[in-house]
Amino acid sequence: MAGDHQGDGVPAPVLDGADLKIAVVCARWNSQITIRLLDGVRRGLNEAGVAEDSIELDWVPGAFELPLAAKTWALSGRVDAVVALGCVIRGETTHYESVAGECASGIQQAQLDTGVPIAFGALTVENLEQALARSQDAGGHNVGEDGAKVAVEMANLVRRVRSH
Ligand code: INI
Repeated sequence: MAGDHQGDGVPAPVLDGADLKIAVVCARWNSQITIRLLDGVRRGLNEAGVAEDSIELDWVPGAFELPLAAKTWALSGRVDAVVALGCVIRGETTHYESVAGECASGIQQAQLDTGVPIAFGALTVENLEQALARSQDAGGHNVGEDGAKVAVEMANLVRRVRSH
C-alpha cells in the first residue's frame, strides 16, 4: 500500500515542516506547566524542520480563551496550523468541566469552521503530578511535543489534499 512505511499497513506521518508556518497559543493559567508544554512544542517543531522565525506565539489568560485565539490565527491566512496549549487541573477548580469542555469543543469547532488544523495540546488532568508527567523534558512524554507533530502532519495532509 502506498505510504506504508512501517510494514504493518499503517503509514508513517509526514513530519516535514520545512516550509510550514505555525502559530502557538498558550494559556498563562498553570504557567508552570504550560511553559513546559511550550518547550515540547519548540522541540517537536524544531525536529520537524520548522524554522524558528516561522513560529508565532501568543499568550492568553486561560484555557477558556484558547479557541478564540486559535481561530483568530487560523482565519488570519498567515499560518498552516495552530497548536493550542493549556492546563486544566480538576482538583484546583470547581468549574473544571466547563473550562476543559469548552476549550476542547471550541478548538474542534474552530478547526472545522476554518479548515486550518488546530492541535489540542491542553492537558485536562486530575492533579499536578499528572500534569508534570505529561509535560516532560526531551525524551519523556510531552503533550506539547505531540501537538507540534500533529500540527505538522495535519498541515501537510490539508495542503496535499487541496493541491490535487
Ligand atoms: N484556566 C486554565 O487554563 N486552567 C485552569 O485550571 C483554570 N481553572 O482552574 O479555573 C482556568 N480558569 C480560567 C479560564 O480559563 C478563563 O481564563 C477565565 O474563566 C476567564 O474567561
